[in-house]
Amino acid sequence: MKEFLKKCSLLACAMLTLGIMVLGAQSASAKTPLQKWGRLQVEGRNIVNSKGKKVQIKGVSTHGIAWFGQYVNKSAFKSMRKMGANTIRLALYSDKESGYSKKLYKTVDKGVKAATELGMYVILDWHILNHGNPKTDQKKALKFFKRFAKKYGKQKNVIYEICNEPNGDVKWERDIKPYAEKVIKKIRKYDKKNIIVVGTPTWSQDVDVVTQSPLEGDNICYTLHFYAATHKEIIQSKLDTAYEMNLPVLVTEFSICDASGSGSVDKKSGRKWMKILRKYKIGYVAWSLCNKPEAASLIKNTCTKTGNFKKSDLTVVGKFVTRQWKK
Ligand code: IDC
Repeated sequence: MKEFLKKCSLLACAMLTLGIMVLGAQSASAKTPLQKWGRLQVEGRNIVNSKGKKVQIKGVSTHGIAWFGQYVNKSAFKSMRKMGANTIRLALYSDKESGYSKKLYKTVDKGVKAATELGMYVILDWHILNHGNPKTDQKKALKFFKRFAKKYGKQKNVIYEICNEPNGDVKWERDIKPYAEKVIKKIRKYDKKNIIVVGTPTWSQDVDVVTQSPLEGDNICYTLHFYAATHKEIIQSKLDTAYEMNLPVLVTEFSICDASGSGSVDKKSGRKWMKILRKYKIGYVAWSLCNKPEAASLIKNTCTKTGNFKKSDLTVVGKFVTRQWKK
């Protein structure tokens, strides 16, 4: 009997240990991106986690939140996280014609809250596009970043993108750099550490130009955008130059269709880009989380849900992007 009891208690002990191990493994794998990495920082040409290890942002951008604000919700973000995303980009177009209104700050707040609850990184994207020169909307930008840096500057998961895509008659030294200096100064009043991403000339393609005269200060990186069916070797060689010159780059917007966001999809070119980004450990964020009938949309036009997405709800581009996230 004694022997039997001893065996039983040994067995119970073993089972308990196993149980603890299983639970431990579960909670380890259930860590959110933020729990895994902590605050992201720029070190040399890399984005690193709080321990200094190189990490790759993998994310999805909303479409303009004036038009597709319904996708700014926790359930939508959660399904993206499940599919491999660690970052959400909230795109607020800066011009009235594209729906800019201060009322949309509430949507930004909602997006930050949802991403934060999910332990995801969140990029606040001041989406200049129609107004190609960031100086045009500078006053508004300063107010925008003041408000949000003040509100979220202490959080570890916030990233600021201060001018989506400068374009037209815009020069780095003459226009973007002085704009960036002003906006960065404003953000740094409230947020000393989080990453600030700066747009580059020609729809955020000319990262090579920036290498001639980068900005002063910590935790600043530069963005390169590409649409793989349109942008190929020429833009890739700009990225090579930036990398060789130690410029930190983050791809805050890309797709594998053409630059209009529509047209044909070029997976071969997309795969080549992904290979380069993996080699350089450069993060990337896909345009866009919505069901608009255009190639870049991640969600099928026939899918009317705004959250809890399944693989079968994804477009060709959506499937491509989520497959890359898992790599
Ligand atoms: C596109 C949208 C499209 C919208 C258009 C104008 O996909 O539905 O009508 O903007 O607002 C960018 C821009 C991004 C563009 C995207 C595709 O940052 O706003 O979105 N693109 O054209 N740069 C290169 C491509």
